[in-house]
Amino acid sequence: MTSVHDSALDDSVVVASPYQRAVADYWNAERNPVNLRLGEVDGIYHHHYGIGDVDWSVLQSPAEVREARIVEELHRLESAQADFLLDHLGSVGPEDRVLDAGCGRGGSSLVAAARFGCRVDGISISQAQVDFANEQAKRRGVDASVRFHLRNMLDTGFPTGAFQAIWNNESTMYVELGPLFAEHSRLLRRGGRYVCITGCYNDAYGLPSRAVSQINAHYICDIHPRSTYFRELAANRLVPVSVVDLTAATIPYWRLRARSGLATGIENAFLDAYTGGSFQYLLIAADRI
Ligand code: GPP
Ligand code: MG
Repeated sequence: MTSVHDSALDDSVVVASPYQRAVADYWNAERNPVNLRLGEVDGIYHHHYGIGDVDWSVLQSPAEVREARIVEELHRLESAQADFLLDHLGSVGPEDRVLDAGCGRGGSSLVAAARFGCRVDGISISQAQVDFANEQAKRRGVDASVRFHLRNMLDTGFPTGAFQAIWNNESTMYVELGPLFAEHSRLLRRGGRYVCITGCYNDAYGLPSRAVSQINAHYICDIHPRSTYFRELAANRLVPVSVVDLTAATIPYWRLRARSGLATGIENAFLDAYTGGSFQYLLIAADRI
Protein backbone atom coordinates (compact mmCIF):
# COMPACT_ATOMS: atom_id res chain seq x y z
CA MET A 1 0.00 0.00 0.00
CA THR A 2 1.21 3.48 -0.79
CA SER A 3 1.70 5.88 2.04
CA VAL A 4 1.77 9.44 0.81
CA HIS A 5 3.23 12.41 2.57
CA ASP A 6 0.71 15.22 2.30
CA SER A 7 3.19 17.86 1.31
CA ALA A 8 4.51 15.75 -1.56
CA LEU A 9 5.57 18.05 -4.36
CA ASP A 10 5.67 15.21 -6.84
CA ASP A 11 2.22 13.78 -7.59
CA SER A 12 3.59 10.73 -9.41
CA VAL A 13 3.23 8.72 -6.19
CA VAL A 14 -0.57 9.06 -6.34
CA VAL A 15 -1.21 9.34 -10.08
CA ALA A 16 -1.13 5.65 -10.95
CA SER A 17 -1.71 5.48 -14.73
CA PRO A 18 -1.58 7.61 -17.89
CA TYR A 19 -5.39 7.88 -17.64
CA GLN A 20 -5.16 9.28 -14.11
CA ARG A 21 -2.46 11.68 -15.34
CA ALA A 22 -4.91 13.03 -17.94
CA VAL A 23 -7.58 13.45 -15.25
CA ALA A 24 -5.18 15.19 -12.84
CA ASP A 25 -4.01 17.51 -15.65
CA TYR A 26 -7.63 18.42 -16.46
CA TRP A 27 -8.43 19.37 -12.87
CA ASN A 28 -5.11 21.11 -12.25
CA ALA A 29 -5.89 23.41 -15.19
CA GLU A 30 -9.68 23.79 -14.65
CA ARG A 31 -10.89 27.36 -14.01
CA ASN A 32 -14.51 27.27 -15.23
CA PRO A 33 -16.45 30.39 -14.21
CA VAL A 34 -19.45 28.11 -13.58
CA ASN A 35 -17.47 26.71 -10.65
CA LEU A 36 -15.45 29.74 -9.51
CA ARG A 37 -18.21 32.36 -9.78
CA LEU A 38 -20.66 30.12 -7.92
CA GLY A 39 -18.11 29.40 -5.19
CA GLU A 40 -17.53 33.11 -4.66
CA VAL A 41 -21.15 33.48 -3.50
CA ASP A 42 -20.33 32.10 -0.03
CA GLY A 43 -16.86 30.53 -0.23
CA ILE A 44 -18.21 27.01 -0.76
CA TYR A 45 -16.78 25.72 -4.05
CA HIS A 46 -18.71 22.75 -5.45
CA HIS A 47 -17.87 20.35 -8.26
CA HIS A 48 -21.26 18.81 -8.76
CA TYR A 49 -24.62 19.76 -10.22
CA GLY A 50 -27.82 21.04 -8.67
CA ILE A 51 -31.25 19.70 -7.68
CA GLY A 52 -34.62 21.26 -7.00
CA ASP A 53 -37.06 23.68 -8.57
CA VAL A 54 -35.66 26.79 -10.25
CA ASP A 55 -36.84 30.30 -9.45
CA TRP A 56 -37.25 31.29 -13.10
CA SER A 57 -37.82 34.94 -12.16
CA VAL A 58 -34.03 35.34 -12.07
CA LEU A 59 -34.05 35.42 -15.89
CA GLN A 60 -36.26 38.53 -15.77
CA SER A 61 -33.94 40.42 -13.40
CA PRO A 62 -32.72 43.91 -14.39
CA ALA A 63 -29.70 43.67 -16.69
CA GLU A 64 -27.23 44.94 -14.09
CA VAL A 65 -28.03 42.13 -11.59
CA ARG A 66 -29.27 39.37 -13.90
CA GLU A 67 -26.05 37.38 -14.09
CA ALA A 68 -25.42 37.65 -10.33
CA ARG A 69 -28.96 36.35 -9.65
CA ILE A 70 -28.44 33.41 -12.01
CA VAL A 71 -25.12 32.60 -10.30
CA GLU A 72 -26.81 32.67 -6.88
CA GLU A 73 -29.64 30.47 -8.10
CA LEU A 74 -27.34 27.84 -9.64
CA HIS A 75 -25.27 27.87 -6.45
CA ARG A 76 -28.38 27.45 -4.30
CA LEU A 77 -29.31 24.33 -6.31
CA GLU A 78 -25.78 22.88 -6.06
CA SER A 79 -25.77 23.52 -2.30
CA ALA A 80 -29.16 21.76 -2.05
CA GLN A 81 -27.56 18.74 -3.73
CA ALA A 82 -24.72 18.66 -1.16
CA ASP A 83 -27.24 18.98 1.69
CA PHE A 84 -29.28 16.12 0.25
CA LEU A 85 -26.21 13.90 0.09
CA LEU A 86 -25.27 14.71 3.69
CA ASP A 87 -28.87 14.02 4.81
CA HIS A 88 -28.14 10.36 3.93
CA LEU A 89 -24.89 10.01 5.84
CA GLY A 90 -26.62 8.60 8.93
CA SER A 91 -25.63 9.54 12.43
CA VAL A 92 -22.27 11.28 12.51
CA GLY A 93 -21.00 12.80 15.75
CA PRO A 94 -18.18 15.22 16.56
CA GLU A 95 -15.93 12.30 17.51
CA ASP A 96 -16.34 10.64 14.10
CA ARG A 97 -14.16 10.89 11.06
CA VAL A 98 -15.61 11.12 7.53
CA LEU A 99 -14.01 10.93 4.07
CA ASP A 100 -14.84 12.96 0.93
CA ALA A 101 -13.47 10.81 -1.91
CA GLY A 102 -12.79 13.01 -4.92
CA CYS A 103 -13.23 16.24 -2.98
CA GLY A 104 -12.72 18.81 -5.74
CA ARG A 105 -12.26 22.28 -4.24
CA GLY A 106 -13.65 21.02 -0.94
CA GLY A 107 -17.23 22.36 -0.86
CA SER A 108 -19.01 19.23 0.40
CA SER A 109 -16.34 18.66 3.07
CA LEU A 110 -16.77 22.15 4.49
CA VAL A 111 -20.55 21.77 4.56
CA ALA A 112 -20.17 18.41 6.33
CA ALA A 113 -17.81 19.87 8.93
CA ALA A 114 -20.24 22.71 9.66
CA ARG A 115 -23.13 20.25 10.02
CA PHE A 116 -21.50 17.45 12.03
CA GLY A 117 -18.59 19.18 13.75
CA CYS A 118 -16.50 16.12 12.96
CA ARG A 119 -13.09 15.56 11.45
CA VAL A 120 -13.25 15.54 7.65
CA ASP A 121 -10.59 14.33 5.24
CA GLY A 122 -10.93 15.14 1.54
CA ILE A 123 -8.80 13.52 -1.13
CA SER A 124 -8.04 14.29 -4.76
CA ILE A 125 -5.34 13.43 -7.29
CA SER A 126 -5.23 17.12 -8.29
CA GLN A 127 -2.67 19.07 -6.28
CA ALA A 128 -4.31 22.34 -7.42
CA GLN A 129 -7.66 21.21 -5.96
CA VAL A 130 -6.06 20.04 -2.72
CA ASP A 131 -4.22 23.34 -2.29
CA PHE A 132 -7.34 25.37 -3.10
CA ALA A 133 -9.47 23.36 -0.67
CA ASN A 134 -6.92 23.65 2.16
CA GLU A 135 -6.83 27.41 1.63
CA GLN A 136 -10.64 27.58 1.98
CA ALA A 137 -10.51 25.53 5.20
CA LYS A 138 -7.88 27.91 6.55
CA ARG A 139 -9.95 30.97 5.62
CA ARG A 140 -12.91 29.53 7.49
CA GLY A 141 -10.73 28.69 10.49
CA VAL A 142 -11.51 24.97 10.33
CA ASP A 143 -8.17 23.69 9.00
CA ALA A 144 -7.49 21.80 12.24
CA SER A 145 -10.47 19.49 11.61
CA VAL A 146 -10.89 19.63 7.82
CA ARG A 147 -7.86 18.48 5.87
CA PHE A 148 -7.36 17.89 2.19
CA HIS A 149 -4.77 15.46 0.90
CA LEU A 150 -3.20 14.48 -2.39
CA ARG A 151 -4.24 10.84 -2.37
CA ASN A 152 -5.71 8.24 -4.68
CA MET A 153 -9.18 7.02 -3.70
CA LEU A 154 -8.32 3.50 -4.86
CA ASP A 155 -5.33 3.29 -2.52
CA THR A 156 -5.70 5.95 0.17
CA GLY A 157 -3.14 4.85 2.74
CA PHE A 158 -5.63 5.64 5.56
CA PRO A 159 -6.00 3.07 8.36
CA THR A 160 -8.53 0.24 8.12
CA GLY A 161 -11.88 0.99 9.81
CA ALA A 162 -10.98 4.65 10.42
CA PHE A 163 -14.16 6.21 9.00
CA GLN A 164 -17.80 6.34 10.09
CA ALA A 165 -18.89 7.60 6.68
CA ILE A 166 -17.50 8.04 3.16
CA TRP A 167 -19.02 9.74 0.15
CA ASN A 168 -18.33 10.25 -3.53
CA ASN A 169 -20.07 13.34 -4.86
CA GLU A 170 -19.90 12.83 -8.64
CA SER A 171 -16.46 11.28 -8.62
CA THR A 172 -17.12 7.55 -9.12
CA MET A 173 -17.00 7.91 -12.93
CA TYR A 174 -13.25 8.45 -12.77
CA VAL A 175 -12.46 4.99 -11.35
CA GLU A 176 -13.46 1.34 -11.64
CA LEU A 177 -16.10 0.56 -9.04
CA GLY A 178 -14.69 -2.81 -7.90
CA PRO A 179 -11.41 -1.44 -6.54
CA LEU A 180 -13.16 1.72 -5.28
CA PHE A 181 -15.73 -0.11 -3.18
CA ALA A 182 -13.09 -2.57 -1.93
CA GLU A 183 -11.09 0.37 -0.57
CA HIS A 184 -14.21 2.07 0.89
CA SER A 185 -15.19 -1.21 2.55
CA ARG A 186 -11.74 -1.47 4.11
CA LEU A 187 -11.84 2.14 5.37
CA LEU A 188 -15.37 2.06 6.82
CA ARG A 189 -15.98 0.72 10.25
CA ARG A 190 -18.69 -1.94 10.51
CA GLY A 191 -22.05 -0.15 10.58
CA GLY A 192 -20.59 2.82 8.75
CA ARG A 193 -22.33 4.51 5.84
CA TYR A 194 -21.38 5.02 2.20
CA VAL A 195 -23.21 7.56 0.00
CA CYS A 196 -22.72 8.54 -3.61
CA ILE A 197 -24.51 10.85 -5.97
CA THR A 198 -23.68 9.92 -9.53
CA GLY A 199 -24.72 10.03 -13.13
CA CYS A 200 -25.05 6.48 -14.45
CA TYR A 201 -26.19 5.12 -17.77
CA ASN A 202 -29.47 3.28 -17.79
CA ASP A 203 -29.20 -0.48 -18.45
CA ALA A 204 -32.85 -0.46 -19.49
CA TYR A 205 -31.96 1.91 -22.37
CA GLY A 206 -29.03 -0.26 -23.47
CA LEU A 207 -25.40 0.78 -23.87
CA PRO A 208 -24.25 4.44 -23.62
CA SER A 209 -26.16 6.86 -25.87
CA ARG A 210 -24.39 9.47 -27.97
CA ALA A 211 -25.15 12.08 -25.30
CA VAL A 212 -23.62 9.91 -22.55
CA SER A 213 -20.55 9.38 -24.73
CA GLN A 214 -20.30 13.15 -25.24
CA ILE A 215 -20.32 13.66 -21.46
CA ASN A 216 -17.56 11.06 -21.09
CA ALA A 217 -15.45 12.82 -23.72
CA HIS A 218 -16.05 16.27 -22.20
CA TYR A 219 -14.81 15.34 -18.72
CA ILE A 220 -12.46 12.43 -19.62
CA CYS A 221 -14.58 10.11 -17.50
CA ASP A 222 -16.25 6.71 -17.87
CA ILE A 223 -19.89 6.76 -16.76
CA HIS A 224 -20.82 3.33 -15.37
CA PRO A 225 -24.08 1.49 -15.91
CA ARG A 226 -26.53 1.51 -13.02
CA SER A 227 -26.16 -2.27 -12.64
CA THR A 228 -22.43 -2.08 -11.87
CA TYR A 229 -23.05 0.04 -8.77
CA PHE A 230 -25.26 -2.58 -7.16
CA ARG A 231 -23.13 -5.51 -8.23
CA GLU A 232 -19.94 -3.99 -6.83
CA LEU A 233 -21.60 -2.72 -3.64
CA ALA A 234 -22.90 -6.23 -2.93
CA ALA A 235 -19.49 -7.74 -3.67
CA ASN A 236 -17.88 -5.45 -1.09
CA ARG A 237 -20.16 -5.79 1.98
CA LEU A 238 -22.00 -2.55 1.17
CA VAL A 239 -25.77 -3.04 1.40
CA PRO A 240 -28.02 -0.35 -0.16
CA VAL A 241 -30.34 1.37 2.31
CA SER A 242 -31.64 4.18 0.05
CA VAL A 243 -31.72 4.69 -3.69
CA VAL A 244 -33.18 7.98 -4.93
CA ASP A 245 -33.64 8.78 -8.60
CA LEU A 246 -32.78 12.49 -8.81
CA THR A 247 -33.07 12.69 -12.60
CA ALA A 248 -36.26 14.80 -12.63
CA ALA A 249 -34.88 16.98 -9.83
CA THR A 250 -31.69 17.89 -11.71
CA ILE A 251 -33.22 18.73 -15.11
CA PRO A 252 -34.32 22.28 -14.05
CA TYR A 253 -30.71 23.05 -13.00
CA TRP A 254 -29.49 22.11 -16.49
CA ARG A 255 -32.24 24.15 -18.17
CA LEU A 256 -31.22 27.24 -16.20
CA ARG A 257 -27.51 26.61 -16.76
CA ALA A 258 -28.12 26.26 -20.51
CA ARG A 259 -29.74 29.72 -20.55
CA SER A 260 -26.97 31.38 -18.53
CA GLY A 261 -23.77 33.04 -19.65
CA LEU A 262 -21.90 30.41 -17.64
CA ALA A 263 -22.79 27.49 -19.91
CA THR A 264 -19.74 25.39 -20.80
CA GLY A 265 -21.20 23.66 -23.88
CA ILE A 266 -22.10 20.34 -22.21
CA GLU A 267 -25.60 21.40 -21.13
CA ASN A 268 -27.53 20.01 -24.10
CA ALA A 269 -25.79 16.64 -23.79
CA PHE A 270 -27.02 16.37 -20.18
CA LEU A 271 -30.53 17.46 -21.17
CA ASP A 272 -30.65 15.01 -24.10
CA ALA A 273 -29.27 12.17 -21.97
CA TYR A 274 -31.72 12.74 -19.10
CA THR A 275 -34.81 13.47 -21.14
CA GLY A 276 -34.07 10.65 -23.61
CA GLY A 277 -33.90 8.08 -20.81
CA SER A 278 -30.31 6.95 -21.39
CA PHE A 279 -28.88 8.55 -18.25
CA GLN A 280 -29.95 8.80 -14.62
CA TYR A 281 -28.87 10.97 -11.71
CA LEU A 282 -28.94 8.77 -8.60
CA LEU A 283 -28.22 8.92 -4.91
CA ILE A 284 -27.21 5.58 -3.44
CA ALA A 285 -26.65 5.11 0.28
CA ALA A 286 -25.32 1.81 1.65
CA ASP A 287 -24.42 0.33 5.03
CA ARG A 288 -21.08 -1.36 5.61
CA ILE A 289 -21.92 -4.74 7.11
C1 GPP B 1 -18.97 18.16 -12.05
O1 GPP B 1 -17.82 18.86 -11.93
C2 GPP B 1 -18.82 16.68 -12.09
C3 GPP B 1 -18.00 16.01 -12.91
C4 GPP B 1 -17.10 16.69 -13.82
C5 GPP B 1 -18.00 14.56 -13.03
C6 GPP B 1 -18.90 14.05 -14.11
C7 GPP B 1 -20.26 13.94 -13.55
C8 GPP B 1 -21.27 13.25 -14.09
C9 GPP B 1 -22.57 13.20 -13.36
C10 GPP B 1 -21.15 12.54 -15.36
P1 GPP B 1 -17.78 20.41 -12.26
O2 GPP B 1 -18.68 21.17 -11.37
O3 GPP B 1 -16.33 20.77 -12.22
O4 GPP B 1 -18.30 20.47 -13.75
P2 GPP B 1 -18.68 21.82 -14.54
O5 GPP B 1 -17.41 22.59 -14.74
O6 GPP B 1 -19.29 21.34 -15.84
O7 GPP B 1 -19.66 22.56 -13.68
MG1 MG C 1 -19.76 22.84 -11.70
